[in-house]
Amino acid sequence: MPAPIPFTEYRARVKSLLEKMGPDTAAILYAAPSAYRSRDTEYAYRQDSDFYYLTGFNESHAVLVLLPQTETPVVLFNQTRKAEEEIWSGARIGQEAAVKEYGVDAAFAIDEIATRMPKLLAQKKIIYYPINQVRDQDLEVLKWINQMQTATRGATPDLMPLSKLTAPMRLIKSPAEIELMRHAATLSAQAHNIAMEKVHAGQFEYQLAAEYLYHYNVNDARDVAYLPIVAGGKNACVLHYTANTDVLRDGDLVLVDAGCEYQNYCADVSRTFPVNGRFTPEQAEIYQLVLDAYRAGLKQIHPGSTMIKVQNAAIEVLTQGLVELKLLQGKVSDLIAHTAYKKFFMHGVGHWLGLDVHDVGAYKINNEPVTFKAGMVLTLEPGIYISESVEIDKKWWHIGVRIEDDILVTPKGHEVLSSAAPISLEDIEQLMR
Ligand SMILES: [Mn+2]
Repeated sequence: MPAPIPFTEYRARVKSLLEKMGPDTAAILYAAPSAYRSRDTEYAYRQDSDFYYLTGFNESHAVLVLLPQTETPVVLFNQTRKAEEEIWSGARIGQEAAVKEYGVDAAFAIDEIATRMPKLLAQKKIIYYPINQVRDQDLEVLKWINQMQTATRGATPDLMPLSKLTAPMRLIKSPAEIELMRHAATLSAQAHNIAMEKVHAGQFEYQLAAEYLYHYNVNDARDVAYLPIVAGGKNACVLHYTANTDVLRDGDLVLVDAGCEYQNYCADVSRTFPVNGRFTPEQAEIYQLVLDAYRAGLKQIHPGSTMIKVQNAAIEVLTQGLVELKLLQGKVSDLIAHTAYKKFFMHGVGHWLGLDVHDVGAYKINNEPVTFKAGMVLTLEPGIYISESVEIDKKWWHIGVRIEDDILVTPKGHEVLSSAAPISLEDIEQLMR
C-alpha cells in the first residue's frame, strides 16, 4: 500500500501558496461541516478538498487562516480536547498535536475564533474567501471584517476565492499523490474484474454494486468517490443513473461507472459488459466503436496536447463509425461541424481527476485550451447511448456503452492508471467465460 502524503509535503504546499498570496493578504478556509443523514445520524465525514490538500487535517469544526509574511503565517482554529465529548465521538487532535504534527504555527480553540479573527484580519487588502457559498460562514466572515474595519478604520478588503491559487497547484500531482491515485485506480479496476466474474441475470443492480463496495472496503478504501452507477439495459442511457434498483437481464449489457476514494484521492472507472458474458452483434459493434474512439483519444494524451484534441480525435472516430453503421447519414465533416454525434454522445470526453472526481483546474485560460503537462491526471470516457427517442432500427435501442479510464500524463506520454480492468471485447468475454 502506498505511503500517506508526508507532512513535509503539506507544509511545502502551504509555503508555496503563501508566496503566491503575497503581502497584506489573508485566506480563510473552513473545514467541511459534518452532515446529517437523518435526525441525529451523520454521513461519513469528508473533509473539504482544499483544506485537506493544505493540511491533511481530517476533522470538522476547524478553520485555517493563512497570513503571509507575518510571525504566524499558518493559524488553525480547531476543536479542543474534552474527555467527556471524546468518549462519544472519538479522540480529537486538539491544539498541541495540531502544532506538533500538522505543522501549523499556532492553534487555538475554535471557540476563540470570534474574538481573535478581527485582529488577524487587520490591514489586509485581499481576503481569500469564497463568498456566496455557505451563508452562515459568509455572515461570520463579513462580521469579522466589519469589526476589523471599525477598530482600524481601514479600507474594505477585496474578497477573492482562494481556488484561483489552489486549483493550478492541485492540477499537477506530486509523486506521492500519483502513488495514491494509482492505487485508487487499480482497486477500482480490479473491482470491475470481480464484477465481470460474478454478474448474472436475475441479480439486482445494487447487488452487483455491492461487489465493488466490498472490494474497496476490504482494501482500505473506505469510501466511494461518487455514487456508483450500475445500469443494466436501457438504464445505461440515463447518464447519472444511481438508483441501481433494477434487475439485470439476460441479453442486456450492464454499464458500471464506479470508483473508490483512497486517502481522499478519487478514481473514476467505467466498464460495460454483457450480463450473460457474450455480446450480441449489435452490442459488439457499438462497443468496438466506443473502444476505437477511446484509443484515438488516448493517442492524444501526452505533454503539449489538450482536452480539445482528445475530444476531437474521439468525435471523429465516433462520427465516422456511426455513419458506417448507418446510425447517422451524411458527410462526416458536415456531421461533425453540426455536432450530429451529440444524439449519441452527449457528455465531454474527460475531466481532471484528483481530490475531487471532477477535479479543480481550468480547461481554458484566456480562451486558449490548457496544455497537458506531466503530473496531470484526467479521465478518458467516450460513450454511445441509444435511447428510444432516436428514430433508427430498434435493434439498436437501449444499447449504452461507456469506457472510462484514469490517465496520468507522463513526461513521454501517458500511463493508464486503471489498466487492470479488461477493455477489449475478447478479453471481457474470455474473463466472463
Ligand atoms: Mn468520469
